[in-house]
Amino acid sequence: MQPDEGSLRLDATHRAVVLLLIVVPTVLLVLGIYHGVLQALYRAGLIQSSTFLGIEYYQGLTLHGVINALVYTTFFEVAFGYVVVAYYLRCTFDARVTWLAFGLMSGGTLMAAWAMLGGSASVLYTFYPPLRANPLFYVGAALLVVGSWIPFFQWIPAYLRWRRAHPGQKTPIGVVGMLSTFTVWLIATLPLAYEVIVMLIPWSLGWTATVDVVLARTLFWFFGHPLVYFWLLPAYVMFYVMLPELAGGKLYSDDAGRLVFMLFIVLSAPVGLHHQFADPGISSGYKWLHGALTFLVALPSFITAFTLAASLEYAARAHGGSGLFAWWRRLPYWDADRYLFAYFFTGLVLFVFGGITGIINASTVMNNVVHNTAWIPGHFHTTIGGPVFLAFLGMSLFLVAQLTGRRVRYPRLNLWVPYLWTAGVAVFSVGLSVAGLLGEPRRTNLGPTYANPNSPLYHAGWRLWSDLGAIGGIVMGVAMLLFFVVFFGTLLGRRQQEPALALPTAEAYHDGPGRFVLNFRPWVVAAIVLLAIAYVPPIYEVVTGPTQGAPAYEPSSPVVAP
Ligand code: HAS
Repeated sequence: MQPDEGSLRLDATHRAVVLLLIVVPTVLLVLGIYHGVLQALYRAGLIQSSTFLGIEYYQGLTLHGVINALVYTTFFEVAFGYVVVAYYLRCTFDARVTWLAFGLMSGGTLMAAWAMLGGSASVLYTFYPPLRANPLFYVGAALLVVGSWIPFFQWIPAYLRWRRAHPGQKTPIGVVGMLSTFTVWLIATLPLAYEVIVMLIPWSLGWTATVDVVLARTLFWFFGHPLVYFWLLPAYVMFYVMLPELAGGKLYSDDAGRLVFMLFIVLSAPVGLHHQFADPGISSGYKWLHGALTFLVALPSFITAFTLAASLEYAARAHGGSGLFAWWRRLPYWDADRYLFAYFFTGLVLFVFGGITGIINASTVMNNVVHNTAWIPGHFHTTIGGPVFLAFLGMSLFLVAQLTGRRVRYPRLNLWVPYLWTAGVAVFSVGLSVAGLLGEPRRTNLGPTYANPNSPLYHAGWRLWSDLGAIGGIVMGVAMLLFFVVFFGTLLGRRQQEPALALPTAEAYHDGPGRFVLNFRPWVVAAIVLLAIAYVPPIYEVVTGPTQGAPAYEPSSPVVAP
């Protein structure tokens, strides 16, 4: 079979790189998911030791967080960025530069994986000092980040060329979304680069004896919150560009989508202190400012909720839907040919709860109740584990099928994946959220202690909720098993047509002139100004404050004076 008219054949380099950027982290994901399921089992006391099959609890938790949240996402987003920019702008990129980016990203990942698997980097995905990792972990993380910057600097000239060649035309919204994603990423990773290169690498090499823990945490969260929107925005690209078309309708408002991406550029970063409400060394006024800005960064997601609901309603009514609510029945939930709809829709349903719990976290008062409890993983499995992960899984499969010219294997089984995953996350998150409200801590191996009836520390009140967490975790594991069968079955199947890309692309119902959202410049300037207001004073306070440098944590720490 020949590809459709309008479809795009990527050149050999970019086809190979995009496939590698998807397949390599999906293979690693097998390990990441396995350690996720184990976490739920430890929490419910079904594993009562500190190691399982040779991997220690915190080593496994580090592998789970780093592979799933940092490696899988970054690789996928670079792949998706190449696809979206090449497809909508019909441009090509320099193959040598692309291979360089891929080489740095994979080399860095291998270094970090070596350190984690060897047990010398059990510092979790936030690598807070004074936990200290093998230098290879930090160098690997730095290379992964630098490698992921390079494609952005290939896309910017392509975008500028397109604008010059198409004066007066709106840039395709998918490209706007991916450029916004990587603008957020660049802003986020600059403080991270400082933390890793200037503070952590010299410290881990023994060149400096101590590290400023408060500064490191502040720089980490300067990166860490925009990081969550770096994860979310490619999913929003899929929701705005593809979901309405998959539903059989139109995007309700094109300008709303563009405004959302621009708002994220401005508001993603100046909110990081909401992760540090409980930290000493930072005045409460700055924390309050970041808390207030956090409520503002929920605004683009509220706009998205209304725009997408309106787009879905338009599609359903166009296909005979009626009534105040009955039109929901007319959407293609079980159409195996439009499986992406199921992956996207289920993610959105989970995100309703991710959004509500996020807004609870953002309140300084409520945060005191939930901070560092099991509630927090309850929250982030309905955000990164909801709309983000499901959209990335569905799109990985879609791209692999198109770029290899294969048909998706086991299409009915594939349709079950998002529903089963969503059911699993729902049960898991309810379990962890309630347990968190009852005081159950996060990042703690409960197996030998709080979840063990033979331990004096046993906490019977958490039992039911941790058991629910384990049931949800197992269901999520089964969903992923099905996904791997479909994904690798497709990859290893027979080629049925020439490889070519054809992305579902919705027309807009309201397509305004978008005057204020055509250019990135004013939004980037606003982002820099707001960042200066929100971060210069607290960082000055941290740097000039009375905090003393801390030596690395050792198993014998803290040393109790005789
Ligand atoms: Fe968060 C902690 C606040 C969004 C991820 N967050 C985390 C952590 C992670 C994470 C990983 O203020 C843990 C970090 C760690 O390890 O310590 N978060 C928020 C707020 C939002 C938010 C206000 N988070 C996300 C997203 C993430 C993510 C997105 C990943 C992708 N979060 C916090 C705070 C903390 C935090 C504090 C620190 C807590 C602590 O104490 O440690 C907002 O952006 C959320 C806005 C979302 C909405 C929802 C819109 C709904 C939509 C769906 C529409 C559905 C449709 C379908 C149309 C307003 C778009 C139809 C639906 C039917 C039901 C039929």
